[in-house]
Amino acid sequence: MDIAQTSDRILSGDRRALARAITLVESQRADHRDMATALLDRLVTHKRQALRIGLSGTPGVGKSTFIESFGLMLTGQGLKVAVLAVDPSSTRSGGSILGDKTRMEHLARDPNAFIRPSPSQTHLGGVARRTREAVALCEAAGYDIVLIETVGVGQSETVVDEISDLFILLLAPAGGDELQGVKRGIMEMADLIIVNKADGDLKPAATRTCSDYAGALRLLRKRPQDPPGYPKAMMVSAMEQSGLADAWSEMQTLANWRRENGHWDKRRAQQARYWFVQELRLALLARLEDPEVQDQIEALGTQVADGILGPSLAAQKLLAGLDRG
Ligand SMILES: Nc1nc2c(ncn2[C@@H]2O[C@H](COP(=O)(O)OP(=O)(O)OP(=O)(O)O)[C@@H](O)[C@H]2O)c(=O)[nH]1
Ligand SMILES: [Mg+2]
Repeated sequence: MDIAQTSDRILSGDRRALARAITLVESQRADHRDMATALLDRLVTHKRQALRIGLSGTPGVGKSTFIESFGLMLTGQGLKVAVLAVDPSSTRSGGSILGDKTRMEHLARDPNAFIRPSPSQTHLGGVARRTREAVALCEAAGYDIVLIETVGVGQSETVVDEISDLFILLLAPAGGDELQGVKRGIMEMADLIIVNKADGDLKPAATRTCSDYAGALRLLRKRPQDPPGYPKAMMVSAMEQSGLADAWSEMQTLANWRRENGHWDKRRAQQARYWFVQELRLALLARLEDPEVQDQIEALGTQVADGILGPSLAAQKLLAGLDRG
């Protein structure tokens, strides 16, 4: 792959070049990693910024249906929309990979939309890097909105939150008055809670769920990055395509307020710092995988097992060796 040429093509919005570049950042091969790094480095000079929207929700709440309807509304307004998925795929039987493209049938065919399903990869660190870099590539390719979908399984929300400008929690109408076991940490991340399926028989339950969550949000600590009245809870029907324009208007209001009040840049700077540290961790872990280092670990491990060395001293010894190597 010619890095300069690929970079020019991505900047001109060439979808095939974008798709190939994402394949490159997904690759585990060391030479591919070097090329990916070089490509991303070349691309940082552009000043395009997409609105990055993270979308999380448990299986079946309607994420794919929402993205299809919402995405089509946005492309209908002339916006370019990219959709990426973050999934530690061990949690799913690969269903998201084929399933989503068929569920987002219309959006997948829209020339102003780019849908990239999650790769079959289990390691969350790898998925995080791939997603973050894929977002950067979509941004360089001129997409206005990047939607990052994740199934709510705990850690992946944090990854998505650290990539997104806005974090949206999608919920389904609840039967009782319980708060669906949404973890407090996830609630605290949410910029907007959207109760989906507010249609037909489910409408009363959706209304109740929405007001329960609005109440719960009011009890959370006020965050500096929110204007008065945010975060909000609202209702939509992805299936009937209702409430979507309101949802979009809330997202824009929030994003604009943050831009005007310095929170947008501050957040992106914090995220860059976070990812730098994550990359450091990944790089250190990768060094431990080195066969020579593995031999040392084995040898030191034996000494620890035999009581000759203490565990922390052995670790220090190994790390000191790494510094020299
Ligand atoms: N009534 C109603 N059903 C909906 C709505 N949105 C989605 N559904 C249904 O809910 C089911 C799950 O929808 P998906 O969009 O596949 O949900 P998902 O969150 O992407 O699910 P996973 O990909 O498995 O995590 C499907 O049967 C949809 O038809 C809605 O607005 N109203
Ligand atoms: Mg889905």
